[in-house]
Amino acid sequence: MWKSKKGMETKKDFFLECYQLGIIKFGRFTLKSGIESPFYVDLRPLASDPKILKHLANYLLDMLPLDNFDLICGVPYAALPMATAMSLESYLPLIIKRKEAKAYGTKKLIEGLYQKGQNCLLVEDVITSGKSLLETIPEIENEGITVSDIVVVLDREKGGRQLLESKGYRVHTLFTISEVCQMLQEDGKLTDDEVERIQDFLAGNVVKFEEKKRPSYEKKLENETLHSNAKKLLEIAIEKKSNLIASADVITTKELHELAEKVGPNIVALKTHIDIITDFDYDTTIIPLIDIAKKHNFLLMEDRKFADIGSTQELQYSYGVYKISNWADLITSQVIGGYPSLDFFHNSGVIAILGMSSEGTLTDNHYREEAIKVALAHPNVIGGVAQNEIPEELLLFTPGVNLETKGDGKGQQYNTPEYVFRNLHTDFIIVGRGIYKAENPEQASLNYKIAGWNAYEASL
Ligand code: S5P
Repeated sequence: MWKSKKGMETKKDFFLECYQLGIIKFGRFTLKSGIESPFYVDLRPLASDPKILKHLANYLLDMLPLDNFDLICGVPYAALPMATAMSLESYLPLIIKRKEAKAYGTKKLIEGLYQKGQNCLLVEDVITSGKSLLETIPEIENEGITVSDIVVVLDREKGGRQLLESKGYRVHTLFTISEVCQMLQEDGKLTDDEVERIQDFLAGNVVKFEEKKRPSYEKKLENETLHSNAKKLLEIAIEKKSNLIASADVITTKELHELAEKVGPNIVALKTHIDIITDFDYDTTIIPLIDIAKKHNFLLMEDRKFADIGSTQELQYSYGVYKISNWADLITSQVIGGYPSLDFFHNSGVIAILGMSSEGTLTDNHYREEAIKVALAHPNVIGGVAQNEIPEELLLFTPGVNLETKGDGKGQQYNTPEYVFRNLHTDFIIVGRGIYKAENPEQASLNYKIAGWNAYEASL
């Protein structure tokens, strides 16, 4: 019955061809109704492949008692090209149903040539509850056209067919979602778990999705090969119940020290851009800063973002006025110089820049994947700065965090602590202007500390 007249492929082969166009996606989707569904259907791509559309039209026509119909009509919009293709293959005249009546002119709802009393085949792409079809059919019937049969490409099996049949309509469906799942399972495209979830959904149960949980700081501490400064950072986080790194992007020594004193009790690390301190002097800028860090138990992280060949980075790290290697527990480095460029940061834990928060950044998927490979392979690297989830073995540091605003008008893009912990499984948030520009930086750091910790706990 299914094998077409022209000896075309089997139903399964045809479906798999359609599936290649991305018409069904499996995962976790929130439907318009707010219900979570394990699959999402959109048949519109079928119209973009002429060969498939033509075959589809023939398969649909093959199922139908064609002599019964005088007209054919697709429910807008997804079924319009399907109905058109069926009309071309069968010579059944097409009529078009508008979504809304025209506001001017004829105010017609149905376009095309038809006569009262003619019987129209209705074409629909997907049927779910059947309620929208029950609204469409009277609009056609009001024009004096009869509707006896509806042909549907995919039945999502949510009672639509039964509802329409109870009102006296005949419903012809090409595929049902259960059948589709079976074909995909046989073909190794769906796991048993996924199929079970779909069956659960179809049975009307609330589907339980596996929540991928992030490891706790305690769990991360169990890693025996952890860099000593990563260990310190995690221990401070647990002790202070904080995952907050304040970014001290201030330009004088006085401001730097004052900010460090104010936010010190609430942070795990203070991040500096030491080269923006206009009155920098090693003895008066750095030595007191080290004392403040000791007093309030936080680490110093110099956001130098090294980006050169290893030999130059070695000089930049240890020499010049800043002598970063003397005092920075953590430093940031690009990985663009490749694996050996990271060999020389002996005293500090390296945080690799894997992805940036700024608009238009060049750190696309491919870059990030390659950067992660370098980071994972290098014993000096304790983690990465990124706006995406990264492998659990690395600590994830996420800047671009702000509770008040979405951007700074200079390309920076912000998320909330809740977003980054839930969606990226961040370990540490980096907050700059949200704290140092606040009227009361001490209070702001406490707010971010609490928001960050609550978001971390909620993501466990
Ligand atoms: O991708 C990045 C990487 C970093 S380290 N985006 C960033 O914003 N940063 C740094 O984080 C940036 O240099 C600045 O010091 C801080 C963010 O500051 P805020 O004022 O925008 O919170």
